[in-house]
Amino acid sequence: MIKSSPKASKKLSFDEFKEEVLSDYKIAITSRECSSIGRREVLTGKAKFGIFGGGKEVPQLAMAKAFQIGDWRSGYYRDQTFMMAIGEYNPQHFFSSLYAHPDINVEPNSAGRQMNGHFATHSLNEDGTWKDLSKQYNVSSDISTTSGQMPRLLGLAEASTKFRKIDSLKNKHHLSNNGNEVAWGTIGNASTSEGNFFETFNAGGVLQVPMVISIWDDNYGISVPAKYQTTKENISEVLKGFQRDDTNKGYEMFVVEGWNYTQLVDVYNKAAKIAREEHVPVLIHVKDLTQPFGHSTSGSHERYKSAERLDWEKEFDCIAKMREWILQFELEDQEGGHFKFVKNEQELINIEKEVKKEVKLARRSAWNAYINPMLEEREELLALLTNASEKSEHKIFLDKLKRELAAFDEPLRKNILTIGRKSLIYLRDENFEEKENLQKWIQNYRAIQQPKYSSHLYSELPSKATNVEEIEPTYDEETELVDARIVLRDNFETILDQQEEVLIFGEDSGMIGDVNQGLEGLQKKFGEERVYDTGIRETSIIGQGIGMAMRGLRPIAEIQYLDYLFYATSVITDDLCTLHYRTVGKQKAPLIIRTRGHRLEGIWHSGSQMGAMINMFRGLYFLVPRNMTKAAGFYNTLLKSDEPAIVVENLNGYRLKELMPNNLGTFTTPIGVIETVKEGNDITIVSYGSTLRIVEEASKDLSQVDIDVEIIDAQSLLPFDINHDVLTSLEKTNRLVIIDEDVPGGASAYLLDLIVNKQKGYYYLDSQPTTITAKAHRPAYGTDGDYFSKPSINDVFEGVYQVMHEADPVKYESLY
Ligand SMILES: Cc1ncc(C[n+]2csc(CCOP(=O)(O)OP(=O)(O)O)c2C)c(N)n1
Ligand SMILES: [Mg+2]
Repeated sequence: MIKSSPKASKKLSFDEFKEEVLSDYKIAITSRECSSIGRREVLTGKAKFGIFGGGKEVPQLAMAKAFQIGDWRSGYYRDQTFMMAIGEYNPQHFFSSLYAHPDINVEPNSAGRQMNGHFATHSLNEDGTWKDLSKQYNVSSDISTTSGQMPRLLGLAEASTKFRKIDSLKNKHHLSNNGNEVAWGTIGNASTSEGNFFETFNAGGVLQVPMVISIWDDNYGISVPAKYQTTKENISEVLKGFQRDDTNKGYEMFVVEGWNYTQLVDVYNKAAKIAREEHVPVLIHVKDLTQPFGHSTSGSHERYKSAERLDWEKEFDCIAKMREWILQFELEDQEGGHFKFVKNEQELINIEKEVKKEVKLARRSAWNAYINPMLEEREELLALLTNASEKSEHKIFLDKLKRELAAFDEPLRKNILTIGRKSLIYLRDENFEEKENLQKWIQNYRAIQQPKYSSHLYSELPSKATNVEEIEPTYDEETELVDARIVLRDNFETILDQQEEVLIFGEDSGMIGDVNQGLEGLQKKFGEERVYDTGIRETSIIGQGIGMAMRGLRPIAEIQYLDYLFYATSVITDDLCTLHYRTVGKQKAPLIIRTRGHRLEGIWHSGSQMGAMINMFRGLYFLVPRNMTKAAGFYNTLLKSDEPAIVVENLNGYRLKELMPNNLGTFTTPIGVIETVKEGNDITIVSYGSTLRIVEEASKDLSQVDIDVEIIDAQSLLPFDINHDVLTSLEKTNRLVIIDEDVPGGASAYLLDLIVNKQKGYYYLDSQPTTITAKAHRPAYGTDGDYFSKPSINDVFEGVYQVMHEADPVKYESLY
């Protein structure tokens, strides 16, 4: 594997310098050759899509030199040269990812789950334990959304400040070397137009974390030039107000020409030193970059760049400039000795030829590794089809399928399986051993192939959160009723006492101990590094959490109210929810998001949009405890495992009375398990959160008219009822009503689908299953606004009564 040596800060002999320069040049042209051949692979149909690092090679060499073992990168799809220069990526990896090779050991970034150009290193061992992150290069897994890498970058950098400042973390040598690690961000010029960029940038300046942000500026975002992207067409000019000075903290800033190798090496060295030693954020605006292959394989840049611009891009191509510099370089020392990198141009041409050969070989080898198994699998299926067709009355159709399959030059698994599955349609009314063999092969094939695309959405290890056993809260004989927020607060206190990796932060979470006092006094006890306030910036609060969780800390990020989670939706759904899946379990971010919702009033304070969230947040646990003891139990469960989750506390539950358990920090609420809170025989009601209290109230009225309801608390929406316990209730009552305060078709429809279709509850039902929900609009403000927007006790009563009326109109006469 080629690797650039991070020697630039040392004094080098000329021979060492020369070796380094030529090695760097070789990495740059290897990367460029990969892009060039990669583009051809897409245009000839071997790969579907390609996005490459052409035009940005040279600054990435400089960044790689300054990037040290233990450091972290959070970047985007242009960084293939950087990845090659740190030795984590080679041409064979490049082509394997272009073909989407579905094996993480062959395509180490995402096993082909992501488009090419989305990089990652492995943080986890097979058994889910952390690798020694302080002894490896760390690349947090890229995502495609422009600027989506920024919020996470903040947390990756913030972790260094925690490891440096919190004494109890100082012995976590496998996670950090005293917080010396720098987090390196890369972003395209146009992507700095995004809110994620500005929000993160401001937060980085406030937090003073060791991060170095490089802006790769090629003047365009696909076809749209800087004049439509950036005020003054110059991002570093615009950001000048963030620059530190003698009196104010802020950013150190550099502007550098992207084709100027020596200047780049110098700037990157300085930037790394400042960030690492002073724990200060740094911006490097790398200007004058180009894009010789256009944005991606989806179109050509000749469509939107002027002839002058295209000429300029040729002249200022960073590799061309580096080549010129190498050829022109000449040094004379005091003794009259002459020093050059190469004797003549031929020497460079020889290196270039060698690189072309190496890349060609890598391409072939990656292609063979990708296609050969499929060629073999095609042969297996053809043999089975031949055997079956010989016995079948439908030979003529099966032979046609065989010919279709044989005709693929390069059969993919889709082609193989499509033919196999179609063949069973022709064979459906026949029975012989050869058909059974075919059936078994297809089933086995599907069982082997499907996980390659669907595994690792959640942990697949024994330690996964749904395996944490329930431990019930226990109580002293003389225990007292307290405000429920005290149960939560004292449980957090125990957690912070026992687990030094836990940090809690958010808007108003620090000094006042959150707006509902669930963290009261905890900053005083545990200090500002562990319980703290943040600015009003939900996206980057979650980013802080993701980044720190990826580095082995256990952050609890607070979002003040559920409705404001929408501000952070993209970072949660795009980054947090997909991280474990998109790295096939090689990276994790066990972030706990704490928020509060349910039964709020007002258009922007409804606290109830569960359906929207559970559908976007697959990949984390979505928990809706009905009281604070249950909520505390969920936090304890989550901290005994290592997966991301959202816990929605009941906003109107903090001042209700609950008993104080005596096993704080220990008792757990199981995830994915329902609880029957009232037994009954006539009808099953499934609900959750504070709506449950309304259901409980209504059930008293229902019992007055001889309707005996069974009430089930869902507790956990993602996942819901993994043991299918609702069925036991339906077996008894044969009727189902689902009640929540989300919109029609929201979480109630999700629960209905799982119970009726997935659990096959329809089998037990004697009445139409029903949902009682809020109105389709956001809830209006005030008592009447709430009454006419969300399900009331009357609505619950009448909805349940109506089901019973339809079942027995004589006993339950119509109300209206
Ligand atoms: C949120 C989001 N919006 C739009 C896109 C589509 N898109 C992908 S790359 C790109 C241009 C990015 O330009 P720039 O940041 O300058 O990076 P470059 O590709 O020039 O290196 C756009 C619009 C996206 N991936 N994500
Ligand atoms: Mg750009």
